[in-house]
Amino acid sequence: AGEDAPQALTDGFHLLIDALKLNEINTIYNVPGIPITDLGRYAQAQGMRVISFRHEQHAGYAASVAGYLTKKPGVCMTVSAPGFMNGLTALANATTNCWPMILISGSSEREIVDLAQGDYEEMDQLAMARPFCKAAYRLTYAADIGIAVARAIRSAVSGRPGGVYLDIPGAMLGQTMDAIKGAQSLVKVIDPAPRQTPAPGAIARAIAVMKEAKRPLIVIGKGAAYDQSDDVVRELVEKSGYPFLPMSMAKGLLPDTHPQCAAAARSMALKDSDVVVMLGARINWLLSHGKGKQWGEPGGKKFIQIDINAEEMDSNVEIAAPLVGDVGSCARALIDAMENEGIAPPKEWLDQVHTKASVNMEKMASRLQNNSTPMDYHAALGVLKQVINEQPETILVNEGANTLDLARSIINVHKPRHRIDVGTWGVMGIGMGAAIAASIETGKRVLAVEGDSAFGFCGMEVETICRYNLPICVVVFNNNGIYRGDGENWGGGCDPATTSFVPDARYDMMMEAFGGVGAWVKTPDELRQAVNAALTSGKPTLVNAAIDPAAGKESGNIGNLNPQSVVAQA
Ligand code: OXT
Ligand code: ADP
Ligand code: MG
Repeated sequence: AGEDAPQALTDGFHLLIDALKLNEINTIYNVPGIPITDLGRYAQAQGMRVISFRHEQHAGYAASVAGYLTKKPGVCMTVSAPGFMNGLTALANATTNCWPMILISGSSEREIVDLAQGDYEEMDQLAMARPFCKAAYRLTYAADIGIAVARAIRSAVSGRPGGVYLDIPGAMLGQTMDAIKGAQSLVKVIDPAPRQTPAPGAIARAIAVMKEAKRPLIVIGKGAAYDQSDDVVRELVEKSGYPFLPMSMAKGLLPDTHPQCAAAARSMALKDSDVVVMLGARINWLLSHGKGKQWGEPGGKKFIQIDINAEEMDSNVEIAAPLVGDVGSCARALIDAMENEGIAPPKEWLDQVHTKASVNMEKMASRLQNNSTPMDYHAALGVLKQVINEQPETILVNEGANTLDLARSIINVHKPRHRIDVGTWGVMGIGMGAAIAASIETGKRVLAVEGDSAFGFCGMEVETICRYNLPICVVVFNNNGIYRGDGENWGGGCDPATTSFVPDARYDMMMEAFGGVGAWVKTPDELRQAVNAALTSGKPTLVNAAIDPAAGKESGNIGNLNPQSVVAQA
């Protein structure tokens, strides 16, 4: 081309899309509007999958779940101020769950925002985002998009994964630059989350603790599931012979039916063990902070902890053998060092765990067979347990209180990362976003088992499910309320109880409103038929399952966390 030939140009819109694609990010979870509407359209035009939601929180939850399932940051895209804030809950939740996610938000004109001159959707989003994520960046020049996206990706996935915020002022998207220089400005992130092996001394320390163990236990968390070192984890469990306890989203990393699975002897295993190997699981509220009666005699435990984040060590209790690194590398190093060290748990301990688990499983089995009308949780979950046993490739999404706690212990998971739930925060409303992301990222069938309250936080996304024609079967456990549907107004007035909903609500008709299949079921047989039909056809389906309003417990298994009023009781 001669000197007068027109220069080929690119712009902020296209550089951002090119930067994501260069790094193999091919899906955006989106809610359109000023200033990012065209960004979504151009992304679609450039071959990206753009999934548009009805509310940013669910687009955000979907992005975070995509991050969890793929080890690549899930991307959520929102408009400025209100859209941004709707997405922020999901960004914070991703960070809390240690899942990689990037929230890309359009923002208003900086010079107006910074002088508080009242711009359209004015907000200092960068400052707002900071406390809720691992890192937050703002782009001013299109020429910096390549490096900014690279930084965002590396921040999200390296070390302990988490949420990253990327602020894109509307004006920046329209900035043009020479197309060749633009292409040169893009950055491909090399080895975004480098593997990390602990020093030999740290491994030797762990082996010494394991050699002394009389009643050892392995606790597997969602950090291990995230790591995708499924074979190595299995080898560590099987070579050591230790019983293992999966945290809820680690269920299926080894099948729940594995002979070493101690899930059905959870309380006993935690209380009576003497050495506990933590594998990508924090010793937080879900494990009573490693203290108290759940853990038996004070000081009676030694912990070995594998975690990518050094600062996690000693967060609640002393860690006798910290192993800082990724689960795969640490587990590999442990397995290699275990050779010829005579590590094998005493038979009495294995028998003790096995006996307790068998007793609990038998007790459970008898409760699952009932044909009560209305259905109780066990009757309905017995059906869903069987469905998943028969179709173990189905990804299970689960939220609620009783619906969550009972499904967790009743439904066996057989494959890694096939259970997604409320996570570290116990947050309601993740269900539809998680189901959509699971379906989009894996192409598999999804079964979302939802309390009626939980579903209410995200129910409008059934339209999204229908619009993209996703093979998702939502089962709403409809007990007319939060925890129970038979609450009373403590003031005696005519307002309903604070925890009650419209009785016998027809959630199934919500799905029908958008062209999906709805079913209202009252018996285990009807439930089985409706769910099997949905998983066979792959059609978007909502099964509204009538559950006894009196069957649930306040807050499910965690009622002990509710504060009590001494005055009211007096
Ligand atoms: O060993 P023991 O004897 O102890 O027995 C254990 C196991 O051994 C045994 N077990 C088994 N037995 C036989 N066979 C098998 N296979 C088996 N497996 C296990 O069973 C017992 C129990 O085992 P488990 O479950 O493993 O152990 P445990 O003790 O429960 O574990 C402790 C925890 C803490 C790890 C576990 O409980 C846990 O993970 N809990 C998570 C709880 C959680 O996060 N709950 C959600 C939040 S509750 C509340 O906050 C809700 N809100 C408020 C709200 C929220 N959250 N978010 C937002 C944005 N706004 C508001 C609301 C609104 S819940 C809620 C709605 C609820 O209403 P819904 O209508 O949605 O739901 P319903 O309640 O159904 O009406
Ligand atoms: P759970 O809720 O299942 O108990 P947590 O979310 O509490 O699990 O803990 C997950 C832990 O895993 C976090 O402390 C996090 O730093 C760690 N983690 C995340 N990814 C990895 C990885 N690849 N290797 C090792 N640890 C990891
Ligand atoms: Mg309910």
